[in-house]
Amino acid sequence: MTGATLGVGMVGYAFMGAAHSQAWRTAGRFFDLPLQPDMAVLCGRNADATAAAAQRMGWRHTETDWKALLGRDDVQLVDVCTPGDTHAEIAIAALEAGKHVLCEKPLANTVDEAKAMVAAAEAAKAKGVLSMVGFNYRRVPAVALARQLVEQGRIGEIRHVRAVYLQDWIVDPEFPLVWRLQKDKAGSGALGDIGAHIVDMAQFVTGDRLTGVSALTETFVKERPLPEASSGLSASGSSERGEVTVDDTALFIGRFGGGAVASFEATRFATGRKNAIRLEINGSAGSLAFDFESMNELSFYDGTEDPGTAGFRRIYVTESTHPYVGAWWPPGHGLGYEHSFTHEVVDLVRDLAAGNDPTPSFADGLQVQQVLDAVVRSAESGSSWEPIAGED
Ligand code: SOE
Repeated sequence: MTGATLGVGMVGYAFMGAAHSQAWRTAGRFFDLPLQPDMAVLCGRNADATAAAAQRMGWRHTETDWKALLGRDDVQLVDVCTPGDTHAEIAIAALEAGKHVLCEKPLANTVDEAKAMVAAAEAAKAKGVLSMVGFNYRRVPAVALARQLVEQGRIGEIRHVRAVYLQDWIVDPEFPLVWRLQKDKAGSGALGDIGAHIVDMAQFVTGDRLTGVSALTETFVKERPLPEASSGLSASGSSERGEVTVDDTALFIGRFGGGAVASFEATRFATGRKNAIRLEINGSAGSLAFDFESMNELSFYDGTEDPGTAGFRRIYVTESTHPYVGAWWPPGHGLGYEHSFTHEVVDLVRDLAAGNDPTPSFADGLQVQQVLDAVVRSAESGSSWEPIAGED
């Protein structure tokens, strides 16, 4: 392809790969972009499965070795959608090969890996090669609107941050030991997989950072059937069993640099809760509340109103003036999960074309990793107070 295109090579094609494929496919069709994404190459280890996924999701070519992807002239950006144990190796090599990188969250499985990724990102930036970590929920219009309201001072000085991420997809003890339940592949359990999202969201919306935490983690089901086959979040198990090496739930309290106190809870055992990402922020002049299960809504309490008629009001975040919404449907028609990934890609492409540093950066991803690390240290020591490296 010629002209203003951005050749994309994606590694991985399961749940996140499908979500990112949808984003690359729709971004330039709904948003005016300075570069048109070209879904050039899909990479996966199994040739037949990769070819089938490429055909289904609209990728033009396939590779079975990610190193071959890095040598291709039709790829200018590598999108890393693999389990966490391969993020660092692929992302660093891609940056060194002069490819921009979008890497799924959490950035890495350890702080050391994340630091190496930041070093590679800094070196690449000096040569105009940019990177972003994929915390997609920042780009849900209601969450982006919450950020705008905080920035405008509409809730005043922030006192409380309350964040939970509740799922229930492994509540059945016979659900197999998929990679997300293996520490060597995923780094941690609910903590890194979904706790990382609420740490990023809370810090993004408040514009502030956690300085310290005290935590508790638990693994309710210690052994599970080994998986025979798995795809995304579904799997079938064999008769053999293996040890669960990650947390099923992580709870922690924390302090923000600006003085707010916070509580966080990430669990995959909240029976009946499918993807309930809830964030409530109370400030000196008002409050905001969001729940992903009603993702087109934001609740806002304006404490400056007459107390006689003040109350939480539901903002239906579907106006063309709301963040990202104008590119989609007429007011009132609403968006879904996948749009957050499209918005991520839109912002990334615009930043690449303008030579701006995309956010969240790998350095932001490292900071979240340092929060996760502090949570683990605290939980292991029996809920000690742990400062966040670099923030104390
Ligand atoms: C599984 O818990 C998962 O797919 C996460 O890995 C994603 O990041 C989250 O958005 C949805 O749930």
